[in-house]
Amino acid sequence: MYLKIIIFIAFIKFIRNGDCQIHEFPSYFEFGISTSAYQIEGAWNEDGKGENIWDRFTHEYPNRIADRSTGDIACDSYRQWENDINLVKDLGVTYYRFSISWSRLLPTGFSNKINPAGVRYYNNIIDKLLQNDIEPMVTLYHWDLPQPLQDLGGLTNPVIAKYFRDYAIVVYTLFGDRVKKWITFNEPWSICLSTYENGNHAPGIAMPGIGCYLCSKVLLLAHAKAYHAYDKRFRKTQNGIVGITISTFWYESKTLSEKDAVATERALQMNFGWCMNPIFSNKGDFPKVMKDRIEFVSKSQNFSESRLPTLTPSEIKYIQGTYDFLGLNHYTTRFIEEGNLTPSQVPSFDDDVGVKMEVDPKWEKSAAHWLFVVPWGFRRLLNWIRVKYNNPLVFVTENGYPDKGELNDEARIRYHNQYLTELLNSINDGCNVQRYTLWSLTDNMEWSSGYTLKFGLYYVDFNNSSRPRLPKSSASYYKGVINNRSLPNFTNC
Ligand code: PNW
Repeated sequence: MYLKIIIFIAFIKFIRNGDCQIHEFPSYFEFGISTSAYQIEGAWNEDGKGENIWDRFTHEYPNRIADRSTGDIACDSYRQWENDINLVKDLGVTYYRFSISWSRLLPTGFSNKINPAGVRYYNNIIDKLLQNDIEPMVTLYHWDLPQPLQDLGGLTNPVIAKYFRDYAIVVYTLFGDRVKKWITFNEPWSICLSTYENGNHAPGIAMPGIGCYLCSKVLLLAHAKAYHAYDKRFRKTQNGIVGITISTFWYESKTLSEKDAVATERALQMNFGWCMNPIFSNKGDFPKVMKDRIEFVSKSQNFSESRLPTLTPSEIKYIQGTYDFLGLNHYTTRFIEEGNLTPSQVPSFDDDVGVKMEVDPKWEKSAAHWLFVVPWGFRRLLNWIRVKYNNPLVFVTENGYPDKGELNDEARIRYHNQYLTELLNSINDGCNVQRYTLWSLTDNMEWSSGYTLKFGLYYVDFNNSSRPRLPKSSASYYKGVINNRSLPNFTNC
C-alpha cells in the first residue's frame, strides 16, 4: 500500500512536471545587472580622462549615430554613481557588472601615467558596492579604446596586446584586493565586426574580410596575456577568477537537410566558435571549418594566403585554456540555410560564412531591427555549448530587450520571463549556468543607435540635465524574481 502511494505521488509529479526537476533557481544561482562605462558615465573630458575612440567617433561623425548624439553626458553616472548603486541595491541583485573606462584610468592608454581621479572613481564604486553586499564584476574592455592606441592601428596592431596586458596589470593591482571576477573583453565578435568589417562602430573602419580577422588574433592574444598575467602575479594573493564574454546569436537550421545543417554549424562556428574555440576547446585554434572556408575563398580571390591569420602552435597553446568561466551574452536567433558558396570577388565576412539568414515572420519584433523574441533559441544555445565545449561554467553576462522607453514595459517583462524560463529549463537539462545578468540597469547610450533604443529597468530622462531615473514595471518584475527565486507562471519545462 505504502509503495502504491509513493508510485502514485511520483506519477502525479511526473504529469505535472514532465521531466522537469526544479521550478526554482538553485541556491548557487545568482542574479545581477549590467552597464558599461561609455554608455553611462559621461564626463568624457573631465578630471583628467583621456579621449577614447567613441569620444572621437561621435564628435567627428555625428551622422553615424542615429540621433546624432554622443556619450559626453550619457546618464551622468560619473556624478550619479551613488544613486545608481542604490538602484542596484534596490533590485536585490548579488553582483553588479560594470566596465572600467581605460582612458579614465590611463588617459593616454599607456600604463606610465595613472589618473588619480579615475582611481578614486572606481574605488568609490567598488567600496560602496561591497558595503552593500553587492559583488563587483568588472569588464576591462567594453569597446572604448583610448584614441592614441587606435592611432597605432587599434586592435589590428599586435603591439596593442601588450598595452592591454599592462592596463590589466594596473587594474588588478589597484582593485584586485576587492574585485574577484574579471572579464577581459566584451564580445569579440561585435568588436571585430562592427569596428573593422562594417565600420558601424568607432572608429568606423570598413575593411571587409580583412580587418575583422586581424582584430580577432590581436584580441585573443591580448586576452591571453591578461589572463596569464593574473595567473602569474595575482591569483595566489587575490584569489579571483578571469573570463571573457562572448556573444552569439543562436542559429537554427531552417530545414532538416544535410546541407543546411552543415551551413548552420559553419555559421555558429564563425560567430561563437571564432573566439570560443581558441580559448575553450581542447585543441584550441580557430575552428577548422572557419580556417578551411576562409583559406578557400581567399585563394579563389587571388590572395597569396588566407585572410584569416594563422595561430602558430605556440600561440595556440598560449591561448588555449585561458578561462575560469565563460561570460555569455545572448539576445536573439536566426534561421539558417546554405547560401551561395561560390566566392564573390570582393572579400567580406558574410561571403566567407556563406549562409542565408532569415527570421520567422511570426517571431515577436522589438524596437531594434536585429532583435526578435525567440526564447527557445537560448535553451538550444546553452545545450549546444554544454555538448560542444564540455559543459563549461557559464555566467550569462547580458540578456536584454530594447523598446522606446515605455514605463509600463510589459514586452520587456515578457521577454525576460520567457528567456529565464528557458534558462531554468537548460539547468534542468544539465547546463552549468550559474549567473544571469540583465542588460541593463538604466536606459543608456546604445552605441550607433544613440538614445533611440532603451534597454533599462530604469527610465532616464535625457532631456533633463539632471538625468532623473524612474523605475519601470520591469524593475519590480525583476525584483520579484530575485526575491522569490522563481518565475511567475513557470510551466513549460
Ligand atoms: C551588446 N547582436 O551588444 C553590448 O555588449 C552592449 O553594450 C549593448 O548595449 C547591448 O548588447 C545591446 O545592444 C550587442 O546583433 C549588439 O546580436 C548587437 C548584438 C548583440 C549584442
